[in-house]
Amino acid sequence: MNKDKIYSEPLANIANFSFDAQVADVFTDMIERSVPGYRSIITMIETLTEHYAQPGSTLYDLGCSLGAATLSMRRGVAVEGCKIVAVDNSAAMVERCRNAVARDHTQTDVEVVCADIRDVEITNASVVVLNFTLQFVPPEARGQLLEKIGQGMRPGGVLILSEKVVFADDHLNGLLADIHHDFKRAHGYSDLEISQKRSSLENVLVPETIPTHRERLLQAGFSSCDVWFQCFNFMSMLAVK
Ligand code: GEK
Repeated sequence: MNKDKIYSEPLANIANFSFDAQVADVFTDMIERSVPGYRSIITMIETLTEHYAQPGSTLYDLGCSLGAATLSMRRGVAVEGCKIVAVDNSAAMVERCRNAVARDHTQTDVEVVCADIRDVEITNASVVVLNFTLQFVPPEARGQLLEKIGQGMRPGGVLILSEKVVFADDHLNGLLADIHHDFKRAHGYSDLEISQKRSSLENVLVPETIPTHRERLLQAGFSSCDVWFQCFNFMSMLAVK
């Protein structure tokens, strides 16, 4: 696995974070050392898929990056006639995701699409994954996207929504942000790397509170939703259609 050193040297100008080839080349290392609980969520997506995938339905991985969740879903499908559609708007990610899918020999067809998830039609879905992707969609577009997803889902289907979150309580918010930085330090990131990455993500990754996510999901037509996993300021919710 290539080691993420993108922010290890002082940068004169810190550009907005983008999912280019440089990031795609080190992405697995970057996300595993940056997102507490990421591996657990990926593993559990297999279990959740096993529970929720309906025969003859489509499973979507929206913002698939290198396909970690796609392959976890693929391993979890235990019913006939399913297909998986994995979508990302980064050409560098899509190319590497297609290679990862080709190297994996689990059954179930996977189509990897290079597109904005706001432009993709969702139909006949039983499992939809937004694993740390909605946070990169402009907040004003999030409601419409979730409504479209809800409308394209079968009754009893599930949306798995994982996000970095903030907390309304200032003390708790600061504490969990500090603990997240401790986590990154413990995984080998320097203070310089942490602060340069934080600057590059400013206004690119926009986290919201758990109640904001919950209310929007209910408004978008999901009947039940709540958090099934949380580690510091990172969480994953289930929303059932
Ligand atoms: C994983 N789910 O490993 N349309 C399509 N793709 C998008 C959009 C958009 N509007 N916005 C962002 N992306 C993955 C990890 S990473 C999370 C997801 C992170 C894509 C973007 O190109 C990137 O590949 C992914 O969403 C977010 O389980 O880096 O924190």
